[in-house]
Order: sequence, then structure tokens, then C-alpha cells
Amino acid sequence: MSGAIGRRSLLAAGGAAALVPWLPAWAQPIASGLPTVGGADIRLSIAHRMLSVDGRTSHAIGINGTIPGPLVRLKEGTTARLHVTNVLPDEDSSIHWHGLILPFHMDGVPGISFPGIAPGATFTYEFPVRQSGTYWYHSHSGLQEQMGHYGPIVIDPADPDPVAYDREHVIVLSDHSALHPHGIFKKLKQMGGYFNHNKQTLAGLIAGRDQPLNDRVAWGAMRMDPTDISDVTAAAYTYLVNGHGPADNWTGLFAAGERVRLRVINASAMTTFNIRVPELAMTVVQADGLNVRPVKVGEFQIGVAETYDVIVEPEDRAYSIIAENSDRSGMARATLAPRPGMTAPVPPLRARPLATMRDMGMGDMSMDHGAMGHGMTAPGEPMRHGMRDMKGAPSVKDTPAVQSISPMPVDRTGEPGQGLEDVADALTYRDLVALDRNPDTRVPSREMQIHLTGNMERYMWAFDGVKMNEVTAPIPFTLGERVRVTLVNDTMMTHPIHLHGHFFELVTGKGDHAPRKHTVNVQPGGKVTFDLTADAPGDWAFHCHLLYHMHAGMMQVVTVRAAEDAA
Ligand SMILES: [Cu+2]
Repeated sequence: MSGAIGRRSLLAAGGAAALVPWLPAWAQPIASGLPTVGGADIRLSIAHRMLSVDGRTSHAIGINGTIPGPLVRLKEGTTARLHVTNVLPDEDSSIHWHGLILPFHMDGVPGISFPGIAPGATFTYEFPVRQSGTYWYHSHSGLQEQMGHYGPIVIDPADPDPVAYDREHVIVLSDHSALHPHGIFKKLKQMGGYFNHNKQTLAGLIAGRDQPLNDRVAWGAMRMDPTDISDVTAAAYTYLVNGHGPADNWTGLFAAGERVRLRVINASAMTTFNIRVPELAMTVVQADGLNVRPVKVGEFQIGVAETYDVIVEPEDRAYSIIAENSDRSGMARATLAPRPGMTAPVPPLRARPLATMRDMGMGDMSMDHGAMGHGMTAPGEPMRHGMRDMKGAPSVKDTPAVQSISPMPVDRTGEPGQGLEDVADALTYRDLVALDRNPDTRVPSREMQIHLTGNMERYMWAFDGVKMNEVTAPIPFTLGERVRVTLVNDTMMTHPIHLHGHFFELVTGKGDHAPRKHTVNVQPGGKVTFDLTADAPGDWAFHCHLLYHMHAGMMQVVTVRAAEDAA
């Protein structure tokens, strides 16, 4: 329980090296590998524990006593058998295996795939391991994920790995708060911008920073805030690498000359990260667990629940790994070093970004965030009406969960994401090309559009204006059919949209080598199109992976049935 607290006082007393044998692996800020479980029968136990971050202790939920939970290491071609015990005294729990292709009743979503795991009960998950790569697992019960209930999965391939590397480090990113998640949600419900301490100020206006006055008036008339990039910011969060805060400085070791594989997992509840290792190029080799053609970048955005594997070839010196929240309100920080105790400079947070007219779904009508002041000088009613024209989206139900409809959403898969507008060598989805040919290259026989809708003021989030608790029927797919799905973002937020039990192919012009993903970030005012083969019978969760958006209703159920079963 108190290992991490003990570590700090002990560190003060002696040298880190002398202590290493006495501490569990997770308590060591120097990587000697995450605690790992594998083999024919894996046992995981979910329980309360205390977590110490940068010297401050708070209440959390861990798995097998650690946060993140242990690395689950599987092998493609075997059968996974995982016995999960819920030691929480008074609430159900669950584990969802994010990105894994498995029978739907092993998917771990209470109310959709199974009843959940009652206090004191053990549920055994058993499924064939049909893939390889970097994935993760987390609770799908309540808001437990925010409290530390998540961990990494690495599946070693049956065939030789096409990615050559000498050493690997798993980098689990997360957002930790000393506030209870229900408290965070309550504050968001009371005031959507509660955690935004980055609002524009009168001082900024006078000093000529930020937006000019007429832009501010126009945005205000629309009841929107261009500094509103993320709902929960560094005001509430400390950003973690493998459970360690920036001051804890988790350190991954390497030997000069090695090719080091970083398996980066965004296990946070609400945070879109921009990742860079200053002065070190990264070669992206895998996205969402599936190999892609190597692409060299200086920085990349990782949405909540996405994974990226990158190769770095560091020299004999230390480097900082920087994971900056896309709103630039805070960062996670870790170190790569050839020897323990080394550090590299940590760059300051960069200037915070402002949302643009493109983020409002004004598409190519906008030149830049100053455009409205010139092109549409009349703030107020006409504009406001234009931002909520339901005729532009006939499939969307007119409910309070719809604050705006993007009048001109555009494909933004060629843009790197918020907080990276001024970074030249950042990854975009259009840079991704699958290493292997897509398993299904049929032309879709049907198309559908789903709108991502929200109301920041009332903190309501939904698909097509209908919250999960108001949905009357699942979204039906016929087993084996191929469908083209377009997600249209009518909100000012980036939403990481996740479909359980399937991979889908992003339509970005890569033909039969389209990148395949389980989670896709849809930029504000943007749209993303993917092709889906509905090849997994059963009921599957489909939701925004921002935890509080899902909790507020941005979730539905997809059902895949054989043609003869369909009503
Ligand atoms: Cu969302």
C-alpha cells in the first residue's frame, strides 16, 4: 500500500541503486520492466489502493496492487484465460480488452456483453488470441477507469515481428486527479468550462494577445469559447507515465546504438496528448496494434484509447519524453537515458492554442481564426441560427443535446490535431499506410452517417442528438456486410470514437492498404470516413472514449446479426 511513499523517504536516505531489490517493480521510477503477467492462466484482482504521485497520495483503484495494472503479455495463436476477481467491497467491476478481436460475451462491457463482476466474484475470460501488437485493458464500469483501473497488453506475434528492435518500453499515459471522478463529473454538469483556467482575459485583449474584440463578441454570441479545447485540464489533472508524475520522472534505460521500441498507450480518461522526444526523431511503425509502413515524425497526437508504436535510435545521452495535453495546460514527462539518474531539459509548455473557425465546422469558409471578424461581421442571431441549422443534418434529432450543427464539416484527416497546428513534422492520419493488405477490399454496399453532437453548457453528449439512456434500438448491421460510415463532428471538441470488436479501414486514399483502427479521433468541425466489415456477431459498444462524454450519453450499441436472424 505505502510502497511508493516509502520509496520517497528511503530515496532521501540512501541511493536508488541500493534500494532496487527491495521494491516491487512498479514502485521503481527506473524501468526494469513493468510487472508482467502471462502464461496459460492469468489472475487479475481489482482493489482499492492509495497512489502516490509526485509525493502526494490519493485514493485509487489498482489491479494486482499496481497502477497501471500489470502488463498482460499474450502470444498470438494461443488461448487467453484471465480470471478477474473484483475485490472492491461495494461496486461491480469489469475488464474490457481494448482492441482485441474476441467473442462478444468476452468483451467485458456490463449490460451489453455480460452482467459485470459483482463484489467478491471472479469472472473468467477465455478467448483465442487472433492478433498481435500493443493494446490495453480497462474498466467499463462507472468511472473506475479514471481511478487507475487500466493496464497495458502486448501480444507477441506468431510469426517473426516485421519491426526490428533491440529493446522495448511500454509507455502508459494517463490523467490522474485527487478529485473523485463523480465530483469532476458533477462540476462539469454544473458548468462545462469549470476546469478551463485558460480563458481569454481582458488583459490579453488590451495586450493584443488572443482574439480581437469583434471575434470575441461573435464567439460569445454563439455561446462558445475558443479556449475550450479539453473539458478537464491540468487544473484537475496530473499527467502520468506508467503511474509516475512529471517530478517522479519515470526513466526508461537503453544502451547507445540500440533501436528502442516505445509502445505508447493513451489510457487517460479525458486527455488528448501530443508526444515528442525533443531532438530525437520517431519512426511510427504501428497504430492501434496493427503494423504500418514506417513513417518518421517529430511529434504525434494520440487520442484517448489509441496506441502508437514508435522506434527511436537515441545517442549516448538523456532525452525527455514529453506528452503535452493538446490544450497545452500541462504535460506528462519521462526520461530515456543510457544510465539511471540522468535527465534532459524539459521544455516549457507551449502557448495555448485557440479553436478556429474550422473547429466550429465552418470548413473552408474560414481562412483562420480571424476570419469571422472580417467575413461575417454581424455577430448574433444570423450566425447563431446558422450554427444550429437542423436542415443540414436531417438524421440528427432536435434535442437539447445539440448545441450546434457544423454547417460545413471537412475531412481533417490530413491535419495533425489541436495543439499541433504550428508543428511541421507532426503525424496525420493520412501518413498511415497499412503494412499488410486489408483483409476485405470489397466496395461498401451501404453508407451511413453518424453525427457527434453535444451541448457544452449543459454537458450533454450524444450521437445524432440522442443520449444513450434515450436510445430505443441498437444500430443494426448484417453479418458480413461492408458499410461506409462517416462520422461528422458537430462539436468544438475532438472525440476519440471507438467501436468494440472490430477494426475499420480509414478512407484516406490508401486503397487496399488503408490504415486499420479500433479508435479514431474526429477533429472538431471535421469528419472521418471509414469502411467497416461487420464480421463479429453480437452486441458491441460504440462510444466516445472520453470517459465523461461516454458517461453523459455519447454511446450506443451496435448489433451484428446474420441475415436470417435479422428482423
Ligand atoms: Cu466525446
